Amino acid sequence: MFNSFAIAVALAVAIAFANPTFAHSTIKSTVPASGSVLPSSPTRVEITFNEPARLTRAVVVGADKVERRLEISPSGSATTFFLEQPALKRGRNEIRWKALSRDGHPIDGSIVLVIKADAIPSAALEQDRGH
Ligand SMILES: [Cu+2]
Repeated sequence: MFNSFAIAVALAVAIAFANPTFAHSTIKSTVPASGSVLPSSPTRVEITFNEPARLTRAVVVGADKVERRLEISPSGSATTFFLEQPALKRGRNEIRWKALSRDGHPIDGSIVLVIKADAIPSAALEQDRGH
C-alpha cells in the first residue's frame, strides 16, 4: 500500500518537473556556436531561445578586458535575436548576455568566440552549421 503510494507521488513529482512550463527559457543555439574559432569577426551573432524571451543586455569583452555594449534586435519578445556588427577583435571574445525568461525570471549566459587570422574558414563554417 505505502509503496504504491510512494511510487505514485514520485511519478507525479517527476511529471511536474518534466513539464517545460516549470522551466526557464534556455538557449537553443547560437550562430556562430560558442567555442568557434573564426578568421575574422562575424557580421552578426544570432541567438535562438527555445521559446520567446526578452534579450535585455549584450556586451562583448575582448582580450583588452574592455566591455563594449552590443545592439540587440529586435527589442521586444522574440525567439531569435541578432547582435549586428559585433566587430570582434583578434583573440578571445566573450559575449555576455542577460535575458528575461518567459516565466519572468532573469537568465544569463555567455558565448565565447575566438578570432584567429589563420583559422581555417571551412572549419568555422562547419561550426556555424552546428545545430
Ligand atoms: Cu524560471
